[in-house]
Amino acid sequence: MKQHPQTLGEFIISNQKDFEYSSGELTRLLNCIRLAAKVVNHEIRQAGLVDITGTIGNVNVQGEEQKKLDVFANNVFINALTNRNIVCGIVSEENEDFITISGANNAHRNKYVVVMDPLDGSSNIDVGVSVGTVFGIYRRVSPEGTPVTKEDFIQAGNLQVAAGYVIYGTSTILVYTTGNGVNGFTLNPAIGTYYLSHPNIRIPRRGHVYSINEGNYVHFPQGVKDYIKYCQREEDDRPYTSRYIGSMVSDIHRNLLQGGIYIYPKSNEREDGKLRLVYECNPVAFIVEQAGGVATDGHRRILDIKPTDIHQRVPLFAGSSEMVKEAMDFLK
Ligand code: P6P
Repeated sequence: MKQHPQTLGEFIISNQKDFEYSSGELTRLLNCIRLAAKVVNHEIRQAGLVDITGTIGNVNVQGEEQKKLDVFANNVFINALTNRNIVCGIVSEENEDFITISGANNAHRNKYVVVMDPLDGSSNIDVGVSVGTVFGIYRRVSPEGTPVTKEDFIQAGNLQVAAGYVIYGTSTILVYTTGNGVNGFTLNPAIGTYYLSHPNIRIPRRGHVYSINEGNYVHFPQGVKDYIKYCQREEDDRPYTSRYIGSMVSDIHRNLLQGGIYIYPKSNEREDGKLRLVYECNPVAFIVEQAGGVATDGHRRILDIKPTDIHQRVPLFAGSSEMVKEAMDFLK
């Protein structure tokens, strides 16, 4: 009988032993995220049919207009994590302060905290373009049994115990790492099961795609401008192809599978770039590095940057190792 591909549940159980902190808690945490992602996926797939697109008339802490699906996704993940009593705290792009899971069911004894962007690229929702969820998991540093503190959420990215993203694209794929490589699982919506579809993802050392919003060209540092012109020059293996979806998770995922570089640099308008270190760049950097790639802010390894604020922004250069290193040479 043909062996079906491994399900996510089977994979988690069979690999739990590889996980340094092999407590059932992390397994339950990953299971919670996969459930929440199924609920968000279901809602996204019917956006436009039900009154779930558009804005809700207010802006989030980033000053960005909150979309109905942003808020929906945020609530789904927060409720799932809270109701299953798995974490002691959460940071979300949609919430100004960190969320302390109340001591009701002794949540203060839980060992992990989650940082997340529940729906990245949400401006794409109303126009049918793919979006994603990004998450990172840390062990708390504050004493067990006490309420979480800001310190639990501003740990360096190299202390993440797990990180992942969900891409809601032509298919829904959950990609995550616990520090032992990167694996992707595609959701079969008919039965609500994720199957191992992308085992041991390795990013090519070089690709032919560069992803950057060239509409901001005039505002970029000279080194970034020079790198863009380098990508476009007719020589060696260039010109590269420009692919920019406006959804970081989608650009990162494509580049992870095929090779390429994603850049959101600083500019005259955004001194620290746009992407958030804690719940966008760090999880992506962990995954990219675990797949053999490189992720920096143009000068420093993303995972080594010590955050000072839960919403701080950093420039991001992430993808194929040789391409990121080449881009960084232009910034020197
Ligand atoms: P811009 C979406 O808002 C996001 O955070 C990333 O997913 C995406 O790559 C980027 O911002 C798009 O920003 O300024 O190029 O429209």
